[in-house]
Amino acid sequence: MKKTLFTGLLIFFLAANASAYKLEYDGNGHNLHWASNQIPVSYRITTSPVIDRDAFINIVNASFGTWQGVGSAAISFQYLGLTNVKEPALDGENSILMSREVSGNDVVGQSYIFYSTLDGHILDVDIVLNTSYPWSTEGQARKFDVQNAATHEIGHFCGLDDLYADTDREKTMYGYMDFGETKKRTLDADDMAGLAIIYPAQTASEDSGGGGGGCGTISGHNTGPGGGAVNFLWLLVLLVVLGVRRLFHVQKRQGPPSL
Ligand SMILES: [Ca+2]
Ligand SMILES: [Zn+2]
Repeated sequence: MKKTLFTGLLIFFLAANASAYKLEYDGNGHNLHWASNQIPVSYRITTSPVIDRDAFINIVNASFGTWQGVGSAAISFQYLGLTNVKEPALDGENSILMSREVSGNDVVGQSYIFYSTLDGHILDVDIVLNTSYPWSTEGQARKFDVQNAATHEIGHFCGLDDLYADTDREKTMYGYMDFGETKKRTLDADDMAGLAIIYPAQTASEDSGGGGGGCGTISGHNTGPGGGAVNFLWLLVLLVVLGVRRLFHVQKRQGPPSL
């Protein structure tokens, strides 16, 4: 009896200790997110040096589709085609690529997020999967699975942060991955809950500037002669607010590989 109570309490505390999800922040209290006028968020793919071209495109598209499929969240994506971008840059293009150029130890995949510290708006995200490691498209042992890593990184692309508690191991946003692992390809309920908090699906009654993480961005299209000035202003804002870059990654798990 006592033991049952103790176990129950222990489970309760463990569960309470684990975050269901974590958001990325800009340092000024705003969670990182795409403004509504940026959605559907576009992206391009750089041909992989180690994975068949069409397979890589299909896998990246499928990985974005997994997040887009969360019915409780209002976020969608648009594939714009291939690009030649070879490294992360604030260049107005969200690029998914595979390269040796990642920073940090044991980094399997990395997301470079450029954002505004005025409001946490994401401006540009580039995802790099580390070609220093062997990759597979089919979850092969002793290789990292492309879709497993891509789905995790796209969580960062959307504004979700890593989770590191043992109780988070089954979630896509768990910050470590193993060779042969494919469980991050599909989202845990908590991954979906986090996405829905950032991009709340609007009901018919609240048509604009909704509450929560909703962000009524002015989507003024530049028409007429004023456009140039508007662009110039934006450039100034960018120069003042930017240069800010955050790195998020998924790491190779330390120690002996799990079975
Ligand atoms: Ca970019
Ligand atoms: Zn991560």
